[in-house]
Amino acid sequence: MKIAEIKVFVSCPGRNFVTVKVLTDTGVYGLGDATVNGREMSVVAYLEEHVVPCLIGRNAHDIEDIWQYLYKGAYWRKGPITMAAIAAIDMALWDIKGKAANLPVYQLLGGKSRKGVTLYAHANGENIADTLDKAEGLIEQGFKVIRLQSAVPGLKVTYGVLGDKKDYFELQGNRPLPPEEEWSTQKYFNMIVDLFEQARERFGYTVDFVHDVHSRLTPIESAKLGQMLEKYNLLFLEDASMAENQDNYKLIRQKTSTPLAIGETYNTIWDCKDLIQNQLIDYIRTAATHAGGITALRRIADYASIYNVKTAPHGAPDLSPVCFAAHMHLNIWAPNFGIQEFVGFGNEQLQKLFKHDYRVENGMAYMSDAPGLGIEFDEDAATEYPYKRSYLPVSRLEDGTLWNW
Ligand code: EZ4
Ligand code: CO
Repeated sequence: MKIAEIKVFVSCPGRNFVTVKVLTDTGVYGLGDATVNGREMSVVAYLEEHVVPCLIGRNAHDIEDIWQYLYKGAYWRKGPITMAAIAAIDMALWDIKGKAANLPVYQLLGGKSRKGVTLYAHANGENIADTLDKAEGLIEQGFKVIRLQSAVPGLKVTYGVLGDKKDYFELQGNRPLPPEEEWSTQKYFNMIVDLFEQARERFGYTVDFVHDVHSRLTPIESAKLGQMLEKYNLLFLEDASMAENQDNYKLIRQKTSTPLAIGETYNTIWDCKDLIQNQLIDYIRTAATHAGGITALRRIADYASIYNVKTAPHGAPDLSPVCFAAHMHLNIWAPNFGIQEFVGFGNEQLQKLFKHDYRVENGMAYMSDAPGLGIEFDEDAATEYPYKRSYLPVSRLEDGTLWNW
C-alpha cells in the first residue's frame, strides 16, 4: 500500500486549522492535524517543501520507520514545527492502518482499558460568582471535573476569560497582530483562594476541580499557590510554572501536595523525561499534534505509567477534531489514562468540516467502532473558509516587562 499523494489544507472555520490528508494507491486515505496556533503556515511549508516529496511511494504501513525517518533523518530534531509535521503524517498513517485492518485505532494499540473517557469542562467567568454559575451549569450537564478560571480584578484581561467574546472556540482566533495582556501575581493571589473557597462552599467535595495557571508564576510562587490551595483538594494545578528547566518542579514538588500537570507545549518525550522519571508531576498533558503523533504519545504514556504519572491530553480549541480523535483512541487504550480536557465540538462551521460520531454523556465521551480514527474531513467545505493570519496574545508585567502568556 503505497503513499500516492499528500494534501495539506489550511482553513479557518472560526479559527485556523492545518489538516493533512495522506492518500494511498489503494484508495484508502488518512487524516492528520498539524495546527500550531499562530504559526500555521510554517508547518504547511515544512510539510509541502520538506516532507511530502520524501514520502511519495513509501509503504503507508511503515509507521514507525516513517516516524524515525522524519525525526532522525532531518538531523534537526524536535521543535514545534517539525514535530507537528511528523504528528500529522503519523496520525494519518494510523488512520490508514486502521481502515486497512477494518479496526478502530485503539484496537491496534491494544484494545479498550475502559468504557468511556472522563472529561473536564471549562468554567470561565468575569468574576467568581459568574465562574461558579457556569460551573453549576456544567455540573447539571453531568460533568464531574471542572476547570475554574476567573477574571483577576485590576487586570484588563485574564487568561481563559471570555470578555466580550461569547464563544471560547474563537478566543484565540482572527487577530491580525498579537494583542497584549498584563500580569500581576499579587492581584491574582488576592483572587484565587476565594475562587476555590467559594467553589467548595457552594458545591462541597462532590466534584473535582482543576485550574490552569498558564505558567504565570515563578517556581516559588507556584509552591506557595499549591500550599494555599491544598485544602480545596484540586485534581491538579495545570502549568504552574515553566519547566524548560525541569528542576523547577523539584522546588514546587518539595513544598506542596497539590497534584501537578504540565505538557501542552511539549514536542517530545525529552521535554518531560526528568519530570516523569523523578515523579515531579502527576499528569502529563502532551498533545498528539504537538508532540509527534500517536506513535510518540503512546511511548510517553508507557514511560509515564512506570512512574505513576497519568495522561491528561491537551484539549483546547486550537487542536482540531482530528487531534481529538487521536486522543480518544489513546485515552480509551492507555492503562494510565487520567482525564481529557474538553471544550465542546466547536462552532457549526467546524462541525461541517469535520464529521465524527462521539457521544458525550454525564461528563464522559464515548466513541464508535468506526475503522481508523473515525473522522471525516470535507475538503470542499474547507475552501469556503480561507486562512486568516492570527496570533495568540503576549503578556507583560505591570512595569512593561515581557512575561509568560
Ligand atoms: O493557551 O491552546 O489548557 N489549555 C490552554 C490553551 C492554550 C492554547 C494555546 O494555543 O492552556 O488555552
Ligand atoms: Co493549559
